[in-house]
Amino acid sequence: MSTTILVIGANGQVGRVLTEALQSKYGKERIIASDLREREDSNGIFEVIDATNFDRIKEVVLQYKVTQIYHLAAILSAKGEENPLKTWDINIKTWLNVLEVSRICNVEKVFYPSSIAVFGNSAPRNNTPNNAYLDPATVYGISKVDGENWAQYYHIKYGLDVRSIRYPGIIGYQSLPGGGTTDYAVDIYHKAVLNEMFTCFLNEDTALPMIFIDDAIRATIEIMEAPVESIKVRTSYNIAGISFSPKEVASEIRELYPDFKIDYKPDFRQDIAEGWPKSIDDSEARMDWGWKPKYDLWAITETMIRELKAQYE
Ligand code: AKB
Repeated sequence: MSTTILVIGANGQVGRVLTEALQSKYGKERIIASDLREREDSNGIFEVIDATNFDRIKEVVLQYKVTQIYHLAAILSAKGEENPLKTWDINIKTWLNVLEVSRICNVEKVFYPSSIAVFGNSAPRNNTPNNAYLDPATVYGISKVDGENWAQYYHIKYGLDVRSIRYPGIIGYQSLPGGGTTDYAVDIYHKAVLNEMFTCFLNEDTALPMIFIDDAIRATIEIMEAPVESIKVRTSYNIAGISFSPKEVASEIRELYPDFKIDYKPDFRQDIAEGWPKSIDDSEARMDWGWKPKYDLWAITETMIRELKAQYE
């Protein structure tokens, strides 16, 4: 059977870029993008899906004979704290719907995006290992731990081929992230290109694991295409890109915009960031399916500034 892929949450920061990458790889006619609303600039097949609706996911999966699902819909860490029970409900319900539809409809492979938010105070802050103790302090993090365990459960109990990575903060120029603790690392580049001052909601020295969007998309497709026997972790894999603090990214930006100004007004997101790793040990992903990041902070900065300048011109 030929590959037909459903992307749920295709309008989000990762979903948009992933959909395009999958379209180039498999052909537009093989990719079904979906989200709560159709985007005006959406290009290819699009289906409106509210992933809390089990029947609607099933209908689309059966209609297109979907063989793979990438489930990207979720409420992120900072936004999630505004309404913890709603966040829990949406993040878990949508994921269980996807797993159950996949089981019933014999979907071959499923992708689940986990996050560095699964870690909490009991995990080592530096080079956090894949199998560190997980005691997250945000509802988003709790939902991701839970989601990872459900992924493993469906794999063990039903043989469903679910694969997952723990994304660091993702930096990309194509769209703005919505509601995360790492969002500052995208906003800062927009402000630099617009010659505006940036007020950062984290302290200057708060280092967090980050990754450039191209690396994140490549990791996602690589894990999904890896031979099944190479996937040994069925909860989720750590992947690292590069770790940096707001002060470090501001200093890189000043190489291109010497007058760039930043000040710091930490808010509740500082507490979230302080509970997360500073850097990640991704040796299991490297060993099992050959993961290797390409972008360092300078490559990210150069690319972000170049692409955003072109967008704003
Ligand atoms: C967030 O900040 O909530 C996300 C994440 C690290 O999962 N970017």
